[in-house]
Amino acid sequence: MLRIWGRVNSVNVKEVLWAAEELGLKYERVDAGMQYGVVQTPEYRKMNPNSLVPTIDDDGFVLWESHAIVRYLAAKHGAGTLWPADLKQRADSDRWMDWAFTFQRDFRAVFWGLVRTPPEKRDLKAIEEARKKCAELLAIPDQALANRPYFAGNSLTIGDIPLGCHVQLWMRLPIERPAHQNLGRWFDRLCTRAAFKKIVDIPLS
Ligand SMILES: N[C@@H](CCC(=O)N[C@@H](CS)C(=O)NCC(=O)O)C(=O)O
Repeated sequence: MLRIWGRVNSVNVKEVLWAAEELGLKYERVDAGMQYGVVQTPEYRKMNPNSLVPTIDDDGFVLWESHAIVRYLAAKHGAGTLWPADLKQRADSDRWMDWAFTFQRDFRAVFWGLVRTPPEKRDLKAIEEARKKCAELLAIPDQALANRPYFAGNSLTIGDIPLGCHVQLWMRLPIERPAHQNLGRWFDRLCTRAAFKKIVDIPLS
């Protein structure tokens, strides 16, 4: 049985849950992190010494780090679908997974500033600077999507998952966004997927 620890509003947990849903896996989710605690307990720290979410236990195999988990589940259950069979196509997809960390570095200030910080404590200047930087950064995936519907070609792969979760937050925030048309079409495509709607496109919190 696959067990996944993590609160549903964590972007990194969403990546794992979305991958599991796309792969049609049966799993049990355990609330953990922020208001749920759990992550500081000795039992949890034994599995994940970082006290962060997500963590999985797949029939006794414990793994943390969201991208490693998505890769593991896709390699195990999604050969030829989420996990491209072709080495170069897989490397291309893999690269976009990790590029999501480049985006996350600046996007964190925007999301935390506007969603998880009370209005009187917001550093609006820092939020605006980070927003501008994110808008510039997103021109890179926008360009990459000019000639293909998904990051690794014609279908959804691991490369779409982390960025899909981050771009959902970006698209749903009440902020100014440049018209990245290819990225916008890709996001619309994601929004037609049942698993994306169920796991990722939920209200911001
Ligand atoms: N690189 C790690 C980062 C994990 C991480 O930072 N998780 C956040 C949630 S997105 C967390 O656990 N925050 C503390 C908490 O929720 O209590 C991964 O991708 O899994």
